[in-house]
Order: sequence, then structure tokens, then C-alpha cells
Amino acid sequence: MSEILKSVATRRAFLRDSAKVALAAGVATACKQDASATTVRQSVAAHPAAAGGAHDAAAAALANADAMDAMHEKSIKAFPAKTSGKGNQVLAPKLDKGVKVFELTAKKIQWETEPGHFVEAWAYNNQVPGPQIRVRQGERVRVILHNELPESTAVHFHGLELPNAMDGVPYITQSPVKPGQKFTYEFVVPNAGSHMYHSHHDSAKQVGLGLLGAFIVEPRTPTPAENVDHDFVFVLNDGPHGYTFNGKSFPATEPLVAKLGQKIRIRFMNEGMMIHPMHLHGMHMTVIAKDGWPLSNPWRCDTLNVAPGERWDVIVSCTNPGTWAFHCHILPHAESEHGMFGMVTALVVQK
Ligand SMILES: [Cu+2]
Repeated sequence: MSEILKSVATRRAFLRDSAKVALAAGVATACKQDASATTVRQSVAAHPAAAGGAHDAAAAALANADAMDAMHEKSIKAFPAKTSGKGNQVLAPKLDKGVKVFELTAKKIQWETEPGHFVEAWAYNNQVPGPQIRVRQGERVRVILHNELPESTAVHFHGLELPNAMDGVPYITQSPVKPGQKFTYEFVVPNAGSHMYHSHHDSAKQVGLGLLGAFIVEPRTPTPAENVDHDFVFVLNDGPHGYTFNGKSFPATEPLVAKLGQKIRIRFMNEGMMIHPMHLHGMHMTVIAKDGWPLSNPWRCDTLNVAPGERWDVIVSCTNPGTWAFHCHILPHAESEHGMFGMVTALVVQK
């Protein structure tokens, strides 16, 4: 026993005097007493080192934060980033004896969703979303579809209560429109509201790749909702092009710009396969229509869930100046450790 204690004391003295801390590991043995000696030595030796370690950890955390913040700042500073191609452009009809004629050509193109990021798109008239069709309730409309795709296709007018033969669903209401063929849809526009048109053939692929667009029907008799300063269409998608607003991902999404005191209308349309709770900072939204149908009791919210196929119309009174984040609140659709991306834009209320 005394031999052991002596040995420990000797070791303690040695370790205290030793400038070479690294030796401690080699000195430790299987003996309990040796282990406690090592513990004492370690607590003595570790004390000055601990302060330095904390310093290093804080410096490393700061360096990490700086690197991550720089990526976030870069993506936000790039907004609104320029890309080639713009979707949802209003298509002017040709008039044929009182009929409004719209021609849609479906074909494969390259589409830039964010700077430098090109994807294969299947598009109407070389844009994603396809051109915006805007008509009035009761007008006669002809839509001529030209298929230049490598697959059959068809156009469904989503939300319009059309005669059956015009509903655009292959093998339910018509034959598929084969590559190289065309098909003519013609009808009197029955119901007003925010509607859509899209492929209804191999649609998980074709709509995901861009065969979609807004079909907006102004009511026969304008309502107070039509009396706004800006009317924005917001088509959401989440297919192979990523998380997009009107065919673009942040920072290439377009900001909504209004002046203080103005009233804006936003028409959300979800052409994707997931829900997207749209969240506006700084001001609330007043929901005025669902799937084109005016609500008898408009209600307010700041987060509006938009499910696949749904359209929601909201009014925002721009009472709060500034640049306000406006994004999908399923956060992996909007932000990563590299910064914001996908379903993010801003409402800019200018003084
Ligand atoms: Cu989302």
C-alpha cells in the first residue's frame, strides 16, 4: 500500500513539474491510483488551456456564422435577379367575327428558373407559366392547341363549367391530340373568376414541366373587387423545376410592387402537387374568393394555405411601407443553410 502511495506522490510531483503535458497519456496505467493522479494532473493542466479552447470555439462559431451569413446575404442581394424568359404574359386575342381566338403551341424549350439554372420545360408559347388568357364572362372564346411535343396532350380549362366535349380530358371527353396535330376548343365563357388551363394528359409530367397557365374571367358586371391598383397572378408549382412562383425560383422571382395606400389583388393558383401556405409579412390579406367564387363573408389572414388545384383571391391594403418577405411557410420550400431559394418573393410598399 505504502509503495503505491509513494508511487502516486512521485507521479504527482513529476506531472506538476512537467512542462510536457502530452506525456500524461503515456504515464496513465491500469491502476486506480494512477488514474486519479492523471485526473489531478489533467485538471491542473487543463485550466489554462480551457480559456484558449473557449476562445477558439467562439472564433470558429463566428467564422462559420460569417460564411453562412455571406451566402444568405448574397442570395437576398441578388433579388430580383434577371433571367431569360418571362411567363404569364397576357395573350392578346385575334378577333374572328366576334370570337376571341387564342393560339397555344405546346413544345419543348429550355427555361431559366434562376440565374444560370436551365431546365427542360414543356411550354405553351415558349413561356412558363403559359400566356395569361383574360376574357369576360359571356364572351365567345376559341382556343387552338398546336401540339409540337413528343407526346400526345390536351388542354383542360380548370374551373370553367364548360359543355362536356370542351373539358379536355383524353378518353373521357376527347381523343388525345397527337404530336403534330391541332385541336380547337370553342365555348361561351360561363363563370367568372380566377381559373387555370393545363394539360390533362400524362399530367403529372406535363403540368410539372410547365404546361399550365392562368385563365382569368372578369365578371359580366364588375364588382368592387375589380377596383384595385394592381392585379397580380401567382402561379405556384413544385415539380421538376423546383419550387416556383410564375416559373421562377428566388432570387429570380418577381417582387410585387405597390405604393403606400394602394390596394392590390393577388390570385394564388396552385398547379403543383403539394400544399403551400403562403405567408405575407407586415400586412394581412383579405380573402375574397375561392376557386373563382366570391365569398359572401371575406375573411382575414396572414397565412393562406393553397392546395393543389385551388385558387384563392385576396386583397391587400398596402398600409405598411417597406420591403416585406412573402413566402411559402413550408420552410424547406423557401430556405436552406445556403440562404433563401424557391418560393420566396417580396411585397414592396413604396412611400
Ligand atoms: Cu410550399
